[in-house]
Amino acid sequence: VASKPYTASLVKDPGRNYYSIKFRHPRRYTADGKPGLNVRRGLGTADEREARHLVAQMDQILADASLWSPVARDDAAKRFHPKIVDAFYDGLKADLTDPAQVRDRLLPLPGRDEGYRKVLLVGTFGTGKTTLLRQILGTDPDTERFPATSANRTTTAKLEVVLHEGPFRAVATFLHRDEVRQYVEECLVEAALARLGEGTDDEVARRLLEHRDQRFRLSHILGTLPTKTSKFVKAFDGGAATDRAARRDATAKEPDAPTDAEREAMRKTLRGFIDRIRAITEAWREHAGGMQADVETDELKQRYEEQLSDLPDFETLVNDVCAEIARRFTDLPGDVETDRDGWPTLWKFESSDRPDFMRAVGRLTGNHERHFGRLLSPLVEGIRVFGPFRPRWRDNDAAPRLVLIDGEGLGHRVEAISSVPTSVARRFGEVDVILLVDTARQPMQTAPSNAVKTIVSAGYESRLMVCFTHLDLVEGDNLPDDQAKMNHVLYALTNLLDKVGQDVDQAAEQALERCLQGRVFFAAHLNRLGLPAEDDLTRVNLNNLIDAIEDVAEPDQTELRLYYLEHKLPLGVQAGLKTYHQTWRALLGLEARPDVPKEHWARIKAMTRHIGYLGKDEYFHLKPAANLVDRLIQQISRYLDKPHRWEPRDVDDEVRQAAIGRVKNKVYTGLLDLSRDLMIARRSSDWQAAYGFSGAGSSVKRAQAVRQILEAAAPPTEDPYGAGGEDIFATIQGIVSEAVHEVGGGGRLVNDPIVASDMAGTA
Ligand SMILES: Nc1nc2c(ncn2[C@@H]2O[C@H](COP(=O)(O)OP(=O)(O)OP(=O)(O)O)[C@@H](O)[C@H]2O)c(=O)[nH]1
Ligand SMILES: [Mg+2]
Repeated sequence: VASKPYTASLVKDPGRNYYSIKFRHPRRYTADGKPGLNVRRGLGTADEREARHLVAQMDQILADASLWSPVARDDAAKRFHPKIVDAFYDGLKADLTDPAQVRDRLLPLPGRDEGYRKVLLVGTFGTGKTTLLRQILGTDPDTERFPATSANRTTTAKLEVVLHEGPFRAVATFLHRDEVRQYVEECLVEAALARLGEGTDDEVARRLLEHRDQRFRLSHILGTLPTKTSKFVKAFDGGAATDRAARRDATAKEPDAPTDAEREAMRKTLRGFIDRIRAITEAWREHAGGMQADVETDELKQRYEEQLSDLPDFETLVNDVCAEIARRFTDLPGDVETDRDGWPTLWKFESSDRPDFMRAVGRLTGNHERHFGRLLSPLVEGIRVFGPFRPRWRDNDAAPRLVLIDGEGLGHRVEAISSVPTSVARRFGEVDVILLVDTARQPMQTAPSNAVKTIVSAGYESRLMVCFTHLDLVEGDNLPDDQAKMNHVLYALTNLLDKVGQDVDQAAEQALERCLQGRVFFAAHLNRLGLPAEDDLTRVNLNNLIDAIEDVAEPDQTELRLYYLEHKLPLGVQAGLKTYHQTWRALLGLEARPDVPKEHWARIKAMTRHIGYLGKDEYFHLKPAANLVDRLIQQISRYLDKPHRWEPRDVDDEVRQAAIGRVKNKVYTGLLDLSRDLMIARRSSDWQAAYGFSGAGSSVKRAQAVRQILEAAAPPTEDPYGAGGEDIFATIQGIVSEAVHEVGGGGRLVNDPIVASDMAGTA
């Protein structure tokens, strides 16, 4: 039951011999935001048969939704005439520009030359990264609230702030329309599934207004419905009066917030969406229900999900929600640029008036409930802000010259799959300091520990600093004072060092221990505007932190020739690949492992979609590419820590470790690129096919398909040089050998230990 089919037709301009093709494009948008833009292209031929043949090719593309994405262009190019490929993909191609480059072009980041230091904040969700950023900016948590903080998964865009004299300036880039559409569709599917499972309207609303992965919150954009009931909690009738009082109070202080009338209008729209979800679901149940009386609920949900996106009413609903979103851009202050289909790509704003600027930027970064219904934060891909910010507690008069980079938090408790997002990992090499922000309440849990292991394995330990927040909330009868609390946290840090020693190696542990000296900081009450006068500890620690950042030296660049035994490398790579595939088989439910729980089929499905159609390399905590890089770099790091020889021979440990660190940096970047290429770029059609399974048993088939993709990308094999294995081992060997050669001043991988020693002796 496909929705209205898209087809192409042949036209001939009056008075001309040449034919043109005409079609409605399913992924380009008309002025009112609906898909189906009319496209007309000359075919460059007067031969009717040839022209008809080309039109038939376009019909094939139009019939296959898996081809409707910019990433499918390469695939299509293999099957169809270039004229047809251009006609379909040209409009989509324009959107592939890297948003980071756009921000760089309009507001380039200052570097070391101008005395600036770049600091990348990493840490688990809700540990206080953005709160610390606020402290360094000196923004007011009550009136300015910039940037937004909250309990969990608050920062979703790439956020870069530069402490810079002059006017306030900002550049923001937005998520691509296809991505937004995808999230909207996923929210609607979740809501419909909740409805199918006899959920109340409140539950349906909850699913609709907050995406399952908590990254895309429609409530911020479209407003909320008061949801009170849940099957999990007993109804409770107190508190409403105080709620209302608080709300009235807040309205008074928020002149820009939607008025009560506006809020009511938004609620009406939302209720309309929820009614339509109900109608679509009931109609499907009636139509399909009779035949499926004997089907398990999970199976029924799966069938419903698969059929939903083909229901015309559902597609119209998705379109209407997207159109509602697009309307929210209309009264944005500043300059907005759009792509050729009218979707905003870029926002620019400049003002010397601080409140004015904060109000504008709040639209794109805020999370205040009073502003729900006019916030665009979930649509922002990245935002860069320059302004004369300065910390209120700084002893020194001059504002520190800092670029602060905040972004998506780390998270996931399952050790085997907890990786730093690749978008964060890629920035390790660009920054001067990697500041791990962690909470003193539960210090160094899985995600931050794994991040530290990766940072050390990738040779970035000399850039690492750690700040523990929430010291005020560490409580216990055994912890009478700050010193006792800090010792409690430091104990966790010592454990972490041990773990690095075990999981990577002794050299890494020692390097880390050396690098962290004087680089661990503590803070309490970061969420307050003025640090309490008696809180000397935080004031001193924060000042020390800024001093340490300003003092951070460029890593030692002394040239050292490093020689490694070539034949030892594959052993580690093989071990890394083996555990990687074991982990993923367990995640996919194809093999049982005590330490890796099976992932829900719906998440696996969503992952295949995000990778196949949006060109992402991860979905939620599922990070096949980052996991692979983590496994490999830990093994390779261990290998690189033990050069067979080095020259000159008599250098300090630190010089040697710095040289090895530079090799690791290069290898790490190489592996990030490699995994993206092998697993994502070259295999988008395989991911699309994996997504496409439907009908009985589709989730098992999909799991098998994902396994095949991963194994084809990085073949696990007992014999590294056997069939299939050769490719990846050779490539990795190439990456390592190139890094050793370039960074180590002409060192290399050598085959024969004796030759290696000889050469070192005579060179
Ligand atoms: N009591 C106390 N609360 C803090 C402290 N630091 C941060 N918080 C609170 O912790 C919560 C989370 O802080 P955020 O700064 O939003 O955390 P984040 O690391 O940016 O989180 P994500 O953006 O979700 O990754 C907020 O409610 C802060 O007010 C602190 O030192 N003490
Ligand atoms: Mg944050």
